[in-house]
Amino acid sequence: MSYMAFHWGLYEVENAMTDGVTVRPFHRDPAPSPIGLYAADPALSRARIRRPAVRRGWLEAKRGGRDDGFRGQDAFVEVEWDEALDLAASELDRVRGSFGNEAIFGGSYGWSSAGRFHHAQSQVHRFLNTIGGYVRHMDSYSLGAARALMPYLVAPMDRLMSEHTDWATMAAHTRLFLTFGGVPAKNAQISAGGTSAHRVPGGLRRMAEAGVRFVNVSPVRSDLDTGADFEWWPIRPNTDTALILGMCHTLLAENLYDRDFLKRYCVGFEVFRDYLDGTRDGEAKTADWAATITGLPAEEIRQLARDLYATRSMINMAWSLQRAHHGEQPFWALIALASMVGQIGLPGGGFGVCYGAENLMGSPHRRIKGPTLAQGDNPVGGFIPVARIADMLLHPGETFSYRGEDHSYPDIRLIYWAGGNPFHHHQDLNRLMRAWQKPETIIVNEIYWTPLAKAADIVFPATSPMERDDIFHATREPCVAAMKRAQPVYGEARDDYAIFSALAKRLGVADAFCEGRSASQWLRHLYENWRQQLIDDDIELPDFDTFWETGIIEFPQTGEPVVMLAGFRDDPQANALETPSGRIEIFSQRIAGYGYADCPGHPCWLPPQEYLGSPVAERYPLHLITDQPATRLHSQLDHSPNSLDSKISGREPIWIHPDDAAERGIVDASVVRVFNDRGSCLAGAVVTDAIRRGVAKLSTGAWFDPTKWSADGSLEKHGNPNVLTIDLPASAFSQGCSAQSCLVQIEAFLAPKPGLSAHLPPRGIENFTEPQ
Ligand SMILES: Nc1nc2c(c(=O)[nH]1)N[C@H]1C(S)=C(S)[C@@H](COP(=O)(O)OP(=O)(O)OC[C@H]3O[C@@H](n4cnc5c(=O)[nH]c(N)nc54)[C@H](O)[C@@H]3O)O[C@H]1N2
Ligand SMILES: Nc1nc2c(c(=O)[nH]1)N[C@H]1C(S)=C(S)[C@@H](COP(=O)(O)OP(=O)(O)OC[C@H]3O[C@@H](n4cnc5c(=O)[nH]c(N)nc54)[C@H](O)[C@@H]3O)O[C@H]1N2
Ligand SMILES: [Mo]
Repeated sequence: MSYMAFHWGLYEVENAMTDGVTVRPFHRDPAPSPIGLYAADPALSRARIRRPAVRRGWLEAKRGGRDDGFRGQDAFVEVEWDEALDLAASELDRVRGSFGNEAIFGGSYGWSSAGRFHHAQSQVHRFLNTIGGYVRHMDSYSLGAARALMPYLVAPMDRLMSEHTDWATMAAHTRLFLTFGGVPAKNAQISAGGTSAHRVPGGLRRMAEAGVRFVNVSPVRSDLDTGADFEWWPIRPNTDTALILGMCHTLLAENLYDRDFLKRYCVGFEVFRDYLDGTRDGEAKTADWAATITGLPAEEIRQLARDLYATRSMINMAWSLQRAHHGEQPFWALIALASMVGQIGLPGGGFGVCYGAENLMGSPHRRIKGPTLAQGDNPVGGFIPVARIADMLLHPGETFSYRGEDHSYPDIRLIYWAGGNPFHHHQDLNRLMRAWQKPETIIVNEIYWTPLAKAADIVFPATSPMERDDIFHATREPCVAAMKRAQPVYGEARDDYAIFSALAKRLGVADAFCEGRSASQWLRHLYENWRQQLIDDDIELPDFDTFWETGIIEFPQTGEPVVMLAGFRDDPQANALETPSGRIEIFSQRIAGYGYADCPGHPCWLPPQEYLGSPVAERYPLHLITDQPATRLHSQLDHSPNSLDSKISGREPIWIHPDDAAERGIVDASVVRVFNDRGSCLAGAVVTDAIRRGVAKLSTGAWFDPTKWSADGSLEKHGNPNVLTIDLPASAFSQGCSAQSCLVQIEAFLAPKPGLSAHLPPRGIENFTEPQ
């Protein structure tokens, strides 16, 4: 028996390197994710990239002809490794020679795979740094607004995430758990780098058994499951800020707030107060005011505010709330409310951002830094906030703002992508498809024929995690494990490391990139270096050979409870925050000084461009939530049985309320068309009262499958919601992703259903068949 880790968990492998290989849950995981059980399923290999391939039009142009292909629509030609590597190396060299490394985009945003060494994004960044640098991305799609904002208010997101109060402490102390967007166990299947124990289902159950009261404010009821009854507040999407302001106003008006906490630990409450009570703009943000915006009853809003103050309360907020237009505001409002309640730093009190978004939050284990592959220095200064990729490609030279400064978009000639999928993650895919035609060359390392691979010029087949050795380690996990190769390499695939080593050799930088080590020598090197570093923290690990032989090594634990920001509460001088004032900033002088109309210096209600209260709702009356999929990680393994089994006539399920369905003549399990001015897609209807009326939910991750890749766009056949979402910055401050601010219409789809080609290779590649 050996181990294999994915972002969705640690697993045990039997009969590795034989046809009888099987993957089963790690025996100590109390709630293993089914996603990983299909890791060795033959269904996965059908979408594999077998050999290096080059887009036909691009190759013809290189040979002196004309490129008349459209990226994504064009056919591919399989070539020998040496030819593909020569083509890629000479393109990299030509572009950096003619335009400088500022013309290479190596953002490569994406989740890639677990494992400390074969992490494609780290590999590509290290490689591009050794050849002179690249334009990089900042922040994430996950937390565009929050990553930019939270360091000004409390602390960087990474610190907050790894400091969340543990589940047992909450069961013992919390009396009221108020959550915005549930605590979705479906999302907590995942933790960056993997996990050896899924703690969320058990954590919630133990809290419910201890008598904790749960209130779930969410358009979707089922994103919380405590094993017991809970209160569901079906809020209008994107209006949570108004609800929180209504509660803050109640606390202020009824004098139920912690003045001492605000004085000792916070700055700027007075400025916020003048906004709350209407001194500044003539409008008091009362519970009645909040009720009209949110669609929730005013008296219940008032009562909930009183209850938060009267008892030990934890207030949690899903990341989805900030993945929206003006997404800074709900997070800022949360901090203001939790500060008025005054329980930050107490066991079981304060706020969470977010229990459930990943398994990490609520772990009781020690934080132990992990082994890392150094990425080197990037001599190129240019960057973009991650979600501005289409803007960058469409508007080189134009100015964008970010955290108080102006920058300009670089002129990108070459994109190198490894370990992500922009045709999964980006909004308004028809717009991205047009922008994607601009660069001269796009190189991609991929395991599967994803839409990104189909829209590249040079495609290198990468190995899957099952085909290589690596090391499992993740934040606040209690162990480190040897991930041992479990399957032979498919076709001619190579490790990303081997691909970059071969390119580095052609570009004369093999010594700098490889440092003379093979992949297995790197594993030993990373581990041994790390082992030395841990000695300073009084952690003793065995040598590499013993570790590899043993397979799993436990870290010693202190057994101390984890309480977020307890140190700051105990001594706000000695443990001052990294904010400009060292305290929690309810008003930020610095952000106010930036002068952004869409992100002023304190939390406030700014209606999103698209939500149920906006004029667009007259034409597109349904708010579309595009949440994380339960059956996979983003687009990864969309072709696995675990994901395919959830589909309806092969399309991604869309949730719709029975009244909304009846009005449109839509019946359960039928195919529907979802559309707005940006695009349209097919999906399979799930008629359910677990969703608020006026709201629909279509999870992300169905592989982008347009009827035709073209500049005009076309019907997407498979249910990829990003043909509908808006490519609009959350604000001029963060430039974050606003995917959750999206209105649509839905109708029954009565025409013959078009055949699916999502999981097939492109034309020109063996296995390709015309969709029926
Ligand atoms: N509408 C909408 N859109 C969203 C979101 C939303 O809520 N709504 N959420 C956003 C969020 S939070 C995120 S994080 C993004 C996620 O977007 P991505 O992280 O880009 O999505 P993934 O599907 O995980 O893409 C990872 C890719 O890496 C490949 N890969 C895995 N391992 C390896 C490897 O070893 N080598 C190589 N070369 N490739 C590998 C996989 O095959 C896969 O294609 O999506 C964002 N998009
Ligand atoms: N299985 C699985 N798990 C994952 C991922 C995955 O792809 N698959 N992706 C991982 C990644 S990269 C990330 S960033 C996290 C993301 O974590 P989140 O961004 O928190 O996840 P979502 O599923 O988009 O949204 C969580 C819940 O918020 C609710 N919600 C949506 N809009 C609103 C609103 O306006 N108000 C309120 N009150 N609630 C709202 C939705 O009903 C949804 O159930 O998940 C991680 N976990
Ligand atoms: Mo994410």
